[in-house]
Amino acid sequence: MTLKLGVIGAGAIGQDHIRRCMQTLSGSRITAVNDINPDNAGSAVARYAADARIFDDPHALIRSDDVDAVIVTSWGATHEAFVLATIAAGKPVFCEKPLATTAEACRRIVEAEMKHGRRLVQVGFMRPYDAGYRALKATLDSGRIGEPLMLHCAHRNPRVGKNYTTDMAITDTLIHELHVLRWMLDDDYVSAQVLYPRKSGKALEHLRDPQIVLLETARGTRIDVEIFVNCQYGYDVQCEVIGELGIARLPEPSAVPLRSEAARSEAILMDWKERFIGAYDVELQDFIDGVRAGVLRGPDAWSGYCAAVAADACVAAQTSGAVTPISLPAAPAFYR
Ligand code: NAI
Ligand code: NAD
Ligand code: ISE
Repeated sequence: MTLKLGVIGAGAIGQDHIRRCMQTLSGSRITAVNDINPDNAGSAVARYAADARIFDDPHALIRSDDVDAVIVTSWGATHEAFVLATIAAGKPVFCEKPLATTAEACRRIVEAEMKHGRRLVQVGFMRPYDAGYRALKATLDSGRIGEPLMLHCAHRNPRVGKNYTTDMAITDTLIHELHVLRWMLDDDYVSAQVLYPRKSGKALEHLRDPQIVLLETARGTRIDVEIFVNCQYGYDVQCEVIGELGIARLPEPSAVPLRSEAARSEAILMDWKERFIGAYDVELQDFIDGVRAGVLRGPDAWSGYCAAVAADACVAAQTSGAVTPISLPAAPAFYR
């Protein structure tokens, strides 16, 4: 049976997910689209899903008999309400990151899912599906570089728009590192601190950019993450792990080594859609297959909550400048 999917939020990633479900993946089709901006819903349907119905009301989309599962790709602040409504309808939901913008809101989703009694939520943290991160984790797990002692990471975007605020460096950007590093190290964060280097002249007036986030884990591993969202030159994600016996790095995406005009060079990608295209394909196929098989295996609501607990501490640390403790309750049996 082909899975009928409804999408709420037909912006950048919503349209990209609609395209991938209709043109690349198997086992699903897009039957319904809603967007607070009707032009976005209209253009998504015209470009990729001519047979899909445009809903004016997202809650009618969630309830529709023509929708078996929902993809939430609207702005982060709207995620909680749509995920809770989809759980209340007893339908599976793929929610783009962040699961919600605060830990308290994520906790409400966790409680609702546990009350329902069966997993319905997958969070769009795609990095654990990325071949490079998987290879890096496999290297750490093999013991070849010994225990991880320090990590140096960077998350750089060429530029961001005027709606991007200083706290979004945490809730929208760093949230990927908060999720993937916890998964990769199999460790929990215990503290966070945020430092502001000299501000880039390319950043808009209201935005502190770049930022450095310092994290400490329960086993004592120290992590620094540079967030620099107006770096101009490319979309660049870096991760280097310093171990007791050696160093392991996240592989660069493959690019043609070029000799031209008296220079050796390799192109750097500019767009996050291209950088993680394979990971987005695999994560969404995993969701579709999981819903059809009745077993979701991808990043769960609890891991969305854990990332949000750490994010809350980082946001507090942005204003206090202090080393801020992070403490997580033990995972409920439902998520173990
Ligand atoms: P966008 O601004 O391009 O698109 C958001 C769309 O949602 C817009 O069309 C907007 O009109 C619509 N929308 C907003 N509020 C709505 C509401 N209440 N009801 C219905 N529609 C509503 O933003 P973008 O870049 O597509 O991001 C959307 C979400 O996806 C965010 O949560 C973002 O963090 C996440 N994202 C995840 C990525 C990843 O790598 N996993 C990459 C890019 C975005
Ligand atoms: P896994 O199957 O043990 O998955 C662990 C899951 O629990 C992840 O969803 C993760 O978010 C969460 N989790 C558990 N411990 C965590 C921690 N300490 N920090 C943060 N999150 C934690 O591990 P895996 O096999 O390496 O897979 C990782 C993810 O990638 C899974 O979601 C898996 O479904 C997915 N994956 C799927 C495919 C595929 O082909 N379908 C391929 C690669 C990865
Ligand atoms: C965007 O929302 C994403 O999730 C991208 O993966 C990320 O790199 C970018 O910084 C965010 O704005």
